[in-house]
Amino acid sequence: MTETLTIALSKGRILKDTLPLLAYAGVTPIDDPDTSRKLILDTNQADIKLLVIRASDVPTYVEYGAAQIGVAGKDVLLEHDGTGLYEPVDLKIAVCKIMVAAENGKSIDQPRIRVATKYVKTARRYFASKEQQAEIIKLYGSMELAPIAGLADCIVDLVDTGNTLKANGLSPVEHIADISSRLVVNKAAMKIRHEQIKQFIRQIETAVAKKK
Ligand code: PRT
Ligand code: MG
Repeated sequence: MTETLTIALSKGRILKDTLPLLAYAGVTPIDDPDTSRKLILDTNQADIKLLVIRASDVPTYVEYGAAQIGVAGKDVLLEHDGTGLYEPVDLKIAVCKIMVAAENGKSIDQPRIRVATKYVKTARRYFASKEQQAEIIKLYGSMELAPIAGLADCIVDLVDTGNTLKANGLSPVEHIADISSRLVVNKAAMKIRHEQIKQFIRQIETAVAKKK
């Protein structure tokens, strides 16, 4: 018998896009994740279980080996400090960009700016890389409000269609990174359970290729 493979999934929009990929790879949850209140889901494969958790907790579960595999947004991975993760597959789902946005017509070309964001590390790294002094203000949501309310000169946030920015009188001004969800694997598990995990990775890679 093979040991149970535990896969940590980000709930919300990433989950919605992940389930078809898992299905392609032959894994389907027994209970419907949308309606079930279970946090651990059994699947049609006796040796595969799914954890459905907060997106920002996925890297932590995988890093500590409570799950061997996970699915997380690159935005979340960029904010995670650990070194215990491999990132073998770009799943090409939940695609968006992380950008700097400011009020329409306003430039952020000032020697020192205030930046509101939930992506503190990404923002700090970005402004450091272009040698612009930035005071980073941590927010937990509704970043779009910050420039309008006079809290900050700009925000660093995810942008897809740009409609949310537009509805709040903001425009994207600088592109920081392209974002999509990634398969992540615990480094120790990859060594110890190489065959089982390698096989799963191959199935997911095939699923991603087929979907295109
Ligand atoms: O609750 P928690 O904070 O843990 O997660 P969440 O509520 O942010 O989860 P959820 O379900 O929204 O999923 C977030 C993840 O989906 C992110 O970490 C990204 O990896 C991915 N993703 C992809 C996005 C978007 N696209 C996206 N557009 N997450 C958020 N957005 C936001 C964007 O910031 C904007 O406010 O959606 C809004 C609409 O975007 P526009 O540009 O199309 O208007
Ligand atoms: Mg949310």
